[in-house]
Amino acid sequence: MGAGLPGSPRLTRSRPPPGHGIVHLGPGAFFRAFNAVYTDDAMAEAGGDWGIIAVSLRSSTARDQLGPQGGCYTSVTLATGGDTHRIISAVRDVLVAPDDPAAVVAIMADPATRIVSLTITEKGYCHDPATGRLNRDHPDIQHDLSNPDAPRSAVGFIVTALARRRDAGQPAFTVLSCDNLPSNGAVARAVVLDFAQAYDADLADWIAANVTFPATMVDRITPATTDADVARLAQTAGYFDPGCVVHEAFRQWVVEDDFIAGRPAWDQAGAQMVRDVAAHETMKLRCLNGTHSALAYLGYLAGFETIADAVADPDFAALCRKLWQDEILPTVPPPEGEDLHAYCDTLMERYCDRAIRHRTWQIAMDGSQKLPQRLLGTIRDAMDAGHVPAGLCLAVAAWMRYVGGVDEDGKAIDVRDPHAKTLRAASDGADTTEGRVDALLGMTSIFDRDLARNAAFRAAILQAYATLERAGARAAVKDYVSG
Ligand code: CS2
Repeated sequence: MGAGLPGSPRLTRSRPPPGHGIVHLGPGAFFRAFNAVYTDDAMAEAGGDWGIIAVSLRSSTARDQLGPQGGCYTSVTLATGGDTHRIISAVRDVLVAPDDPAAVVAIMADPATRIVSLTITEKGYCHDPATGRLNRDHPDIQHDLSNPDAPRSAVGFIVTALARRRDAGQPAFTVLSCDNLPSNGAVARAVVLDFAQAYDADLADWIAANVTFPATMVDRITPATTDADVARLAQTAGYFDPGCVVHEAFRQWVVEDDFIAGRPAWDQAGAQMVRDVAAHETMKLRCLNGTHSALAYLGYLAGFETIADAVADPDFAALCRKLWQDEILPTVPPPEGEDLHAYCDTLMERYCDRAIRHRTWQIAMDGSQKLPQRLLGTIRDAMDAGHVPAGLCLAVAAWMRYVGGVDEDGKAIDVRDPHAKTLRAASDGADTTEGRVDALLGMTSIFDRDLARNAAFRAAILQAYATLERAGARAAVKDYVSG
């Protein structure tokens, strides 16, 4: 992040109040625009000592941004009629795990920590997205199993801290996943138990009996903060805040109410505390994230920089509507209290908001971790119900073109994905359309074997991929929406 406007002082507070109740792993933009805002609101409404110690598992960016500001930062709600901003003060401190892993273990093992929450993105679970189980060959997991006192992964930190709690005769904490994964609580539980099992089977039993892993559905569109956002805030607010976050006004948080050691009054801040989150998760992952990824890959290939740019094109808006109507909604059981058609109308309004510059390139990141829950599960369900969803297959084929690393003008694509190299090699290693598609379908951590071997699915992907190669994304989308 660049410098502020000349003369604008840095946002700061003299000293954050002491005490905390939450350790949060992954203090990026989404956490700051979402979890911390809900917690700030909950403490304002109902009090409670739920201050947050935020922990970066990799870079020092969050500490560099928030540290000098005493943990506070600005949450900016973007709107065409003018932004509004407020200062969030729920974060008490920011730690950088690689600098001092022991300090992170110590704060997590401190009985004041009653919740460990996570926004570590899909890849942070070190799991195999096709099965939901821990990938024990993951380099960070291998490292953590042999160095439990100085872990690197979220799973390693959680298990080591829980071992300390058990050994000290202290109660455990709740582990709260806030990532866009289906059954995110169950995935967190599975990876923690798989890791603990490999480390100490008694500990795994203790965790299974003493820790809860509530599921959550999280939703707020939060594009990466740019230098222009920081400069705009400096102009309107009169201070420099490189830690600010920008987001839409909309927010929705549905949380399974299963906390072993209490929680902030998030319900008083508008969160829906429910017994079963699954239907909400499926709705959100398939309707929002599914079309987001479709628009990201097809939109990027078609030359659209943002989601709002893409849906300003009538064919891309029609693509989105047709995906919902014909292919996604028939697979989504409506959650109690939700009207699915109204939900999708609101999504379209959110996508069209030109104040939100959400880049297709940002959403296209980490596709290998996102495809199963956003597109492939929907495709599988549609096929089980007897039809091949051509639009979703087109989106998967667009992902295949995207990870090939060359755009429709022959320019390189900066593909960000933990498997970027393998994906590129799979694509480059074949010299026919069929060879490229088959090499990518053969990636079992993404495509489950049954789906990859399904002849109708393969044929649909092959046809879509060939159309993209021959005619490009705009023509392929036009073709689909007029079909
Ligand atoms: C997006 C999500 O980057 C992405 O993959 O689809 O971050 C999306 O904006 C959020 O899930 C909205 O809640």
